[in-house]
Amino acid sequence: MPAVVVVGAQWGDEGKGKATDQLGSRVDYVVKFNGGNNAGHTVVVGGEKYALHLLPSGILSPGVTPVIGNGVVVDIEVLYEELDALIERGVDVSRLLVSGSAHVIAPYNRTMDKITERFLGKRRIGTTGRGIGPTYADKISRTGIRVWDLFDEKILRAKVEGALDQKNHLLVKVFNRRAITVDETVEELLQYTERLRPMVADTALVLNQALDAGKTVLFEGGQATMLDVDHGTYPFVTSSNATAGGVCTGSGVGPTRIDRVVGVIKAYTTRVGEGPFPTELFDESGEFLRATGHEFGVTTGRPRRCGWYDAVVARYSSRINGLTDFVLTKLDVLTGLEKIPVCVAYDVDGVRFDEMPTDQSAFHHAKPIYEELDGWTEDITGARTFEDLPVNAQKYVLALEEMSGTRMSSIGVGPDREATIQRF
Ligand code: 2SA
Ligand code: GDP
Ligand code: MG
Repeated sequence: MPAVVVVGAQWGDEGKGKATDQLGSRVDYVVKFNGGNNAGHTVVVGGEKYALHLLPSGILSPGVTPVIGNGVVVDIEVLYEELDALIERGVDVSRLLVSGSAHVIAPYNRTMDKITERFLGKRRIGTTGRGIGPTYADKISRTGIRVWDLFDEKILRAKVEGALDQKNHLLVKVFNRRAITVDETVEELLQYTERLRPMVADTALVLNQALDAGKTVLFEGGQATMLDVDHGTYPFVTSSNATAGGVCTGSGVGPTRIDRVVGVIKAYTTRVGEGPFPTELFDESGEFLRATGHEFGVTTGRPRRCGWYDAVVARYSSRINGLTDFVLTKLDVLTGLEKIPVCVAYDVDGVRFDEMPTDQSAFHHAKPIYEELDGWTEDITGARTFEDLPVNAQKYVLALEEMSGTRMSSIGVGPDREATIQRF
């Protein structure tokens, strides 16, 4: 399996960190290709909990080279904070490579993210406030700062000037804020360069050469399919391509080199931030899922919205990403429920939709059509084979598999690395 992709199949927080970490012990490189420190991955190793944001989860596996690809947006201060926290806990981070073509989250991008959200009021996206959207906007507008630019003060200054020209106009004239100076921005960015220099590489070349040499590379997606800027619930999305297609543009590795695409999917659904969510629960079942599944944002601490499994979303994800298999997570959270509803289709103003309506006006009106499956009461956290699961839990997994369009190769029954059933 030389090149493996791991992506989120729902609205994020499916447990990609754990899935990557598990596969990570068998790979040589783990690559982040989209997003930035908006991501939050929790990985539990031997009872020790690690929360990773900008760093790929593979950083916890000895011998793995973690790579921040060109498609990522990098907040360098956060990068150092995360590295230092891991160094303090004895993790070897010396192999980390950062693409010189990755874009840098400049301080003004964080400011713009927070101000625009406040300005949008009721129409806000519910961003993480980390400057992700404004940094990708600069990239597309060709006013962004790339990692390479930090090593040439003259170029950096010229680029910051170009970016601030427009932003200061907005800040002062529209948002009634003080202008940000070029000097303060350049000074802040320049203080990071020396430590960064040895990490910077042409990561596309490194990865292609690694694949040529028969090494195994794992691509770890941030956010998820339904938050993808093209295929998600636009405009309530993040600003990058979180789907498998983003791997190629975000790393410089072509599609013909990819062998396996794994979609991580929870046995129920969660979402943070604003936007449509057909199976969302507003009753005690939602509270049960939030409390039992510890559904709070890893980056912002926000409570996650919770709902039942949505097989329409699963089928859509399977299709958009060309999934080879699903990793089903958090089955243990459903233990104790008598009946478990699963959404099989939508009713949109009286019309049945078996597949995702990509017209967002229709999706906003989608009402779930449920099928009820039988629950189980036995503790499943110790199950290590499919047969260890109670019959109703087995039936639940097989029903989801049937509805979701792709086989389920493993099942998570707890947060720890070991709490997993490997089926294939
Ligand atoms: P942004 O900040 O511009 O990417 O926000 C845009 C939308 O994307 C959502 N988003 C996320 N959704 C789930 N998990 C994410 N990471 C953190 C976590 C979130 C947290 O792992 O828990 O701690 O709150 C993540 N990052 C971005 C976001 O909610 C907006 O809907
Ligand atoms: P990511 O953003 O997709 O990496 O997911 P997060 O780390 O934000 O959220 C997933 C949470 O579920 C983390 O706290 C994980 O430790 C936890 N987790 C992952 N798999 C399982 C599982 O199978 N069972 C339980 N109970 N927790 C899990
Ligand atoms: Mg997360």
